[in-house]
Amino acid sequence: MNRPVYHRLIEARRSGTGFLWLIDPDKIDPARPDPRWQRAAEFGVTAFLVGTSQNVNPRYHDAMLCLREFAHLPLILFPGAASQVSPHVDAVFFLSLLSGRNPDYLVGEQVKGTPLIRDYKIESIPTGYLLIDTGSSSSVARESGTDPIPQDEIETICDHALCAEYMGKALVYLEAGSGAGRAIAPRVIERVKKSISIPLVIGGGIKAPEQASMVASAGADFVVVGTALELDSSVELLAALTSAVRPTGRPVSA
Ligand code: 1GP
Repeated sequence: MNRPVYHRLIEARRSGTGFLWLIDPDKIDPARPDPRWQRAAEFGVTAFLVGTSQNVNPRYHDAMLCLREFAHLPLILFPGAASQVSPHVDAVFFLSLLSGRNPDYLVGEQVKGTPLIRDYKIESIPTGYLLIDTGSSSSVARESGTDPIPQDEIETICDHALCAEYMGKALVYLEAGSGAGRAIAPRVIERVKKSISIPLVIGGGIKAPEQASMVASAGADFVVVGTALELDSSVELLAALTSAVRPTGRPVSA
């Protein structure tokens, strides 16, 4: 299967941990695109993720079109449901919520989204998605009706991650939940990284450059940040986060 976006991610990983900037489509106002989007590559962002577990934006497709116009990097859908499949993305993290046992999020939504993914010719990147409990409740857990795996159950987390690899997933994504109070602990990341040979994506609750750097040093292949970059719209934070993760991320020059 031809996977140009996946190969681009792997290529970027060769020169350091990748940085994925998660955009919430519910927060996009098509009349006011974020001026940082166009400069993201300059600051070492590897790709954009776009998605939400809620999707309350009545102008969802306009929002996606707006992001497509200004985000000059691979645009990867990170969907909460099949209804978010959009023709304006390059690829999709084709998620299976393997930490839970809700068939809708293991395979149901995936089957619903499949015809559009095929018709729009969107690249599918099969991803084993694991919710990890770091102490706060997450909207993904609520929406999916599933429980995250406690982060002190490291063996269970590792078994799920390796199961994802055995199922043929191209990535494992450990998720603390958007806006989580605490990111996933470095000891968990280290153990999971040693358990698998496919790339490891870490997201949820990463707010500061020091945290991003710790997560990268613990073994994340890709670090995802969303909320922090919504709350602080400065290029300084974007530059500090990316350069904490990627040695090639450049310091900001306003
Ligand atoms: C959420 O992992 C992502 O799905 C990013 O989380 O919004 O907390 O950065 P934050």
